[in-house]
Amino acid sequence: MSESSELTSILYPQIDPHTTGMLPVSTLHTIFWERSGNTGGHPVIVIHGGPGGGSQPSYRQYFDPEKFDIIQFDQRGCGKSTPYAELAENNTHNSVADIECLRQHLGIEKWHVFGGSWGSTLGLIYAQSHPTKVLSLTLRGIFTCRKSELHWFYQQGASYVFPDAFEPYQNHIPEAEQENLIAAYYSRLTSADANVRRAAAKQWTRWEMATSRLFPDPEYLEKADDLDFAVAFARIECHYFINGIFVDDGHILDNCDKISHIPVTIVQGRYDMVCPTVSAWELHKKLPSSNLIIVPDAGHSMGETSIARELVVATDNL
Ligand code: STX
Repeated sequence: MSESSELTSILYPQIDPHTTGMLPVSTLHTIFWERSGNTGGHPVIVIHGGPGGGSQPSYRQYFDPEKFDIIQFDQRGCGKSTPYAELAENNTHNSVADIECLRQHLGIEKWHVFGGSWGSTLGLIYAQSHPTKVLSLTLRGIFTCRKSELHWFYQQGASYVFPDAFEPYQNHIPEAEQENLIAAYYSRLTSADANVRRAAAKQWTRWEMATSRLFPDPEYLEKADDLDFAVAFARIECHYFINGIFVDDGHILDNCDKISHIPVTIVQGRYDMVCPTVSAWELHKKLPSSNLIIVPDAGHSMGETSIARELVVATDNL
């Protein structure tokens, strides 16, 4: 069976949202949201990655549509949210507040939280900020966004495993600035010149797409050639990372006592190069009752079959 047909057999069928909306969350930002599945079912909020990655139709397929009221939204500045790729007023605290704003707008008392990668970061910080609103956490590719994790992926670490993919990312920056690649990319991604922004966004995004799977998928790499996607993704990611995601280093691991009562399942690909397994391990140690599943034959992406299989088992068991 090809990988994509195997994935189709693991996931629930494709469905469309039955309701969508635009929710103003500040004088500047409006966020797009959508709802699919069964409105009377168990509510689950799906938190996308990046930051800046946007919601995706395939994310609905990780849930039984008869059982779940599936809610997704585009975080500030990405997907169908407006203004596009905007960095002003775009930070972790406002993103947490937006999730609460959406919950109240939809009249939902408590919900399940599902997120991978940056979606795990934001999901954890949301749960730590609003622990009484969260029924459970289903997390994949744990990213606690500490300086050590950012250094591993954007400066040196993953570069040792993917030197071929790292070279164009590194060489986009002149040698004199290569000592701090996040800072060098930030200055280009926020350049007044749209061509400079777009060229930097392409290389930044290619690096991430090339390293997201155990077996790189050329189709996935094409995401970086969609410069409309890449500009928001790269700009927003880099903005959050250069600002240390606007919280103290280690904030998530230091605040696990606030969510010790919440059931947590962690699905982690052993060979995740973007968010290495050590963070999932440290999170599991801070949340001893969490269920940690280390998938032996996967990297970072939720589109990898063995990760998808574990995620569907996890949501079926909620
Ligand atoms: N960024 C990790 C992350 O959240 C460092 C992420 N990586 N790829 C994605 O998100 C998309 C699937 C949204 C493209």
